[in-house]
Amino acid sequence: MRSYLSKACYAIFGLSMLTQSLAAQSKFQDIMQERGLSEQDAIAALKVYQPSGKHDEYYMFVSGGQSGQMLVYGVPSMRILKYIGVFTPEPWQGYGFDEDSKAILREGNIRGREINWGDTHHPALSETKGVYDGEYLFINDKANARIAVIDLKYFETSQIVVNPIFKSDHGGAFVTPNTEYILETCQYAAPFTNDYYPMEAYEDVYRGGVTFWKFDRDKGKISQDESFTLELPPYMQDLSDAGKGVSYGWGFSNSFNSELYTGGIEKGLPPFEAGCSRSDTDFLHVYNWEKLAKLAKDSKNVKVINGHRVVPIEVAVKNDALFLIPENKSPHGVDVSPDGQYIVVSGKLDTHSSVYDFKKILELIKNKEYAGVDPYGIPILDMKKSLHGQLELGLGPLHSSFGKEDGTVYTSLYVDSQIVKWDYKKLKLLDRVNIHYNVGHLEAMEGKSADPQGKYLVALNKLSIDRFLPVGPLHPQNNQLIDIGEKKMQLLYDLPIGLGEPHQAASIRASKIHPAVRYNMGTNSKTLKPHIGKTLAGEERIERKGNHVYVYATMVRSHINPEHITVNKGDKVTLYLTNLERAQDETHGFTIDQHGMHTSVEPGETTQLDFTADLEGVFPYYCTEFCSALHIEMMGYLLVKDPNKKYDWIQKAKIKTLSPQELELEHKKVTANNEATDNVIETLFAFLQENHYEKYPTVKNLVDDAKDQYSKIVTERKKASDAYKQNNLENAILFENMVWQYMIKTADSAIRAKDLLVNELATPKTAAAKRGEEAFNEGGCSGCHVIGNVSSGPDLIGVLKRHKNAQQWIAEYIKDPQSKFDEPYMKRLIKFFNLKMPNQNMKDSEIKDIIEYFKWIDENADLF
Ligand code: RUQ
Ligand code: CUA
Repeated sequence: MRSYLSKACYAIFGLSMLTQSLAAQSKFQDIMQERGLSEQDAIAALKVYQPSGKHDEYYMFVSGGQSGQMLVYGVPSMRILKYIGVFTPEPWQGYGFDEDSKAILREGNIRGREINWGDTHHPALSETKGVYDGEYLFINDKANARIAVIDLKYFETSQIVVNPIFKSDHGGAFVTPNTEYILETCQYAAPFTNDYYPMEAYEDVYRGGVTFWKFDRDKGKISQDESFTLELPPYMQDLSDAGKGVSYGWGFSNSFNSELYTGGIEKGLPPFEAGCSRSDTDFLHVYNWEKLAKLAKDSKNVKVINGHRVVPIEVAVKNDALFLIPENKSPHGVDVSPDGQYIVVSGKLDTHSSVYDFKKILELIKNKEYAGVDPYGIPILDMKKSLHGQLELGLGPLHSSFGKEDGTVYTSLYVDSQIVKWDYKKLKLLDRVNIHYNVGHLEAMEGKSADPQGKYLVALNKLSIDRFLPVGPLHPQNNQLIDIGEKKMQLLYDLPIGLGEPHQAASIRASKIHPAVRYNMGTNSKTLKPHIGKTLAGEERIERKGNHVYVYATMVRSHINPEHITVNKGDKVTLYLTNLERAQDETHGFTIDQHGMHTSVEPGETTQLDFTADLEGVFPYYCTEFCSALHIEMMGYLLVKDPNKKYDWIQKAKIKTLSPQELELEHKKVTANNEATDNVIETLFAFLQENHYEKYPTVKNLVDDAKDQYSKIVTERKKASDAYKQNNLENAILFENMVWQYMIKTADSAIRAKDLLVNELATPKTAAAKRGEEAFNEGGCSGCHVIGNVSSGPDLIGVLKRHKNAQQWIAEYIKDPQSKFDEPYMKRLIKFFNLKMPNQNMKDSEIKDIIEYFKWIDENADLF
């Protein structure tokens, strides 16, 4: 056991730090023993753990299934970063609650009906030359046949389009290599029009299809007018993928009901599940979208249904743009290899995966070598002649994701609950790993792009059963992280997801994503144009037009302006809220009691809330984000009065006020306090100035914010002195308090800026000094000693020069303070501070490190 444990310790600490690591080693062993961790566990932990403040290497965008949202987490730490509201309202972000985001959600209305639910399945990242470019994300809604666009500069949904002719979709979203089109394949066949047809009309009228949504990169939007659909037989198309490289210009969709079965269990007929899996094979659909796009431009080639262009089957066939190839029955995944030559298809009811060779397919098409024609007149290519080969993988193969080394692919086995790694070129099995349980999709890093990264793989499992603390009959989902960077796959980590149901994920190197941290002042975040309600500081106002009241409000730490809004019962109210902050992460939220509304206003953003003041009464409103020390005070009142009612309230309460002398004293106190605070701020600004803060962008941002806050003091100070001159001491005190509020906000940013700047300027700490700092803080030393200041203990800058043989003296002193208390110097110190340093039981190694830390402090003494 001993050597077994220490092997893991070496792996972790490295031999170079051998002496140092001996202590750590035994601690490490203790923790492993105490927590019952194996060596494998410990290694897995080290591969996943991200120290505080360190960023992940990859983003993972995961569909939120029935939640209608998207989920964002970091890999390898699997830390959840965000939920993005897409087809469903999301209260935190105010998505679907304020008017601007409602406008996006309402783009998803179908036939006049509000749909606030979605079933997201397959996210796709925008591509340039088949490689992820990090600009946009697309996601489908299987339940209502819709596609949404998410702008990755803001991580917000920017568009929803409704498929005008499908009644469900599953094979979306998949993009072509330059994001020319987003593919959306119909799932449950239905009539394209909105008319009634009996089930007996299935073969004649019910149809499947694939819609090609044209993406306008400059506008960042789908152009609905330029989009079109290819009509397909009602074979129940499933997943799709776009060709790339040699197969560029082509698309592939599989299907699961070549039997054209229509169910009817209630009539004593076999159910869908039996009828749809009767034949041994279904059809892989192969189509040329480049050719179809050209055809669709000519009105002779299209039928227009519900205002949308449809290329009929006959037209596609006549122009050699549509073919079928048999595939193993009930397939679920179709994945085109990074070079575009191979197409991997797995049939969940077959133990094999099939690899089609696009070059062979193209030969057959060129030579018009068909094995037959389906009932709709579509040429069928011979399966054997199209195949590169097949490989037996196990039970229930579903989806595939490609690895970094040429020919490697990872496939999920739903029934066996495994991931298999295999070579689709050499048709060889390489490795397999068990997962928990029943994996659906899987995602190796950038595994569906032309440039797969390998390294990690995430299994998106359908069941979690016993993996987590039980939370009732509805279990969390389980996403599992697997290390695929070594020869043998290793399961590293379980991420329970309490949000249903992640189907598919798309991952991308973090370095490719460049999100904004604020909006230009007064931006409508949904149109990215200036908001009609944009309000700058000083422009706050309430305007009435008939019975419509417009409130132009601003929010900034820590007040909402205006703080009183009085309207008549029955008035319509439009509230524009502009967040005046420029500082990163200074979001304000807004809600009004009993009005069922919420908005999140990010720095620079303007949002709009509309409501009718139909309830009489007094309704507090407040900022919902904990934005500053005075966040709770960030509030106001909506007062709704009935214009037809008489209110006969008169002031009765008499609250005792301060005497003039008391007021004078109070005024002196606040001004003195302000002066002292101002001095602190001056020192901070001087330090920042002297050390050229403007050279460091993050520091500069904070200093700009601090100066911004500071600039507001002038007006408040003037108000205070005016009030004082008019002998209105109450108001003078209140305005002096306002001055102090701005000073505190200034200091808050300036102190953060100083800390950052010190970090930039200081010489780097050695590993020992770093450990020393930690020991210093954790050992409680920092409770009494503040570097750069005399606190409840002496300042420690220069402590190494204060004693003869200082290093040894300090080591002895920390080890046993008592032993030095009788030295004359110490006697004086004890008297001065009225305190004796306690024995903190520091270890020798910690004491050594602390001395290294002191050396670092002395080196950088001028920074404190
Ligand atoms: S799903 S588990 Cu793609 Cu909708 Cu396959
Ligand atoms: Cu603004 Cu809390």
